[in-house]
Amino acid sequence: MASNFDSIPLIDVSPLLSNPETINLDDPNVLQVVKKLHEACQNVGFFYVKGHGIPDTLVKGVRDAARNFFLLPHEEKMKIQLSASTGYRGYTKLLDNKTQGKADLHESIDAYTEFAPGTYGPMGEHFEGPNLWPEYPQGFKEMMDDYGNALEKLSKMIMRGVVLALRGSPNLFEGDRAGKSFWSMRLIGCPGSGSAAHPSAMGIGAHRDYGLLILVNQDDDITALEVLNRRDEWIPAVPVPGAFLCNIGDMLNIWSNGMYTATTHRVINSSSKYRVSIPFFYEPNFQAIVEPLEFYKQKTGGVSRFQKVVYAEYLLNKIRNNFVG
Ligand SMILES: O=C(O)CCC(=O)C(=O)O
Repeated sequence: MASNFDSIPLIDVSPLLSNPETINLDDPNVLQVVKKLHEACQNVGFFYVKGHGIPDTLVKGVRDAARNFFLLPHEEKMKIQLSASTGYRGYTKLLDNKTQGKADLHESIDAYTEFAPGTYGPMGEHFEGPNLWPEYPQGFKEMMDDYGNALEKLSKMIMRGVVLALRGSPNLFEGDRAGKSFWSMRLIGCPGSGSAAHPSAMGIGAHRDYGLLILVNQDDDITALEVLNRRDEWIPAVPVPGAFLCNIGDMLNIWSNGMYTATTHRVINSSSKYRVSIPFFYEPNFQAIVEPLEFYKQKTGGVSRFQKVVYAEYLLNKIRNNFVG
């Protein structure tokens, strides 16, 4: 469980990225990063990463493209509306996304990694379909594809560091577990409520994330994401320009038998400005079976603290509860 932290650590992950194929365990800089990841994952469940190598133009470019999309007239945005028949891909209007049964004050475009129809059998059919991107501005789809591919690679390399922090072998979450991540991405727009007008307007209600590792690309000038510590205090995740905010999801919690837990967070935009954020969710393989690994069971008292889940079933169940109607 997250401890009594009152700030979120910043970690330069560049030593993890020097070789995309592998990680150099003899490099003292790598070991230093791993140590910081361990402290962050154990005590906070959140950390910022800098030195990630994703060009600033791309990081800001996707936010600007999303912002311009959200400015379009309602009818234009509804042309790419999300539903069960679009594979849960596309646009959701304000107040149609729910967290724990309550409507959230945000609009969004949801995307998932694309795959050939039939790849995952009947369960996969729920998520089949291309991502739905607006036709304008031109190049939107290409930019989002580039971004998704870049973030997938980056997440994989940060995960290697997280696994070392857990004292596992660097490729523990590759192969059948997360070698073919069923990643997803949300483009989120949150209107500013202005603290005086709507002090309780909730952009996204309190929740934990589902998967392994999440990388949030958020506007630099608005603090809206808050993270819960053990004293039940909400700690603001003040944006660090140029850095992604990362956090851990439920699947890592299960695989590590609770050694690293997913921390509860929420979004409240009480500024007067419209806020854009783009969380990238690095997830297990679609069909991954997720249960406490023996190694972590032994380190945590020898007993499984969690039931086995199949990632796709877990995801579908969560998603079906997220959308109004
Ligand atoms: O908008 C953000 O900063 C975070 C979004 C988030 O928590 C989520 O989509 O799960």
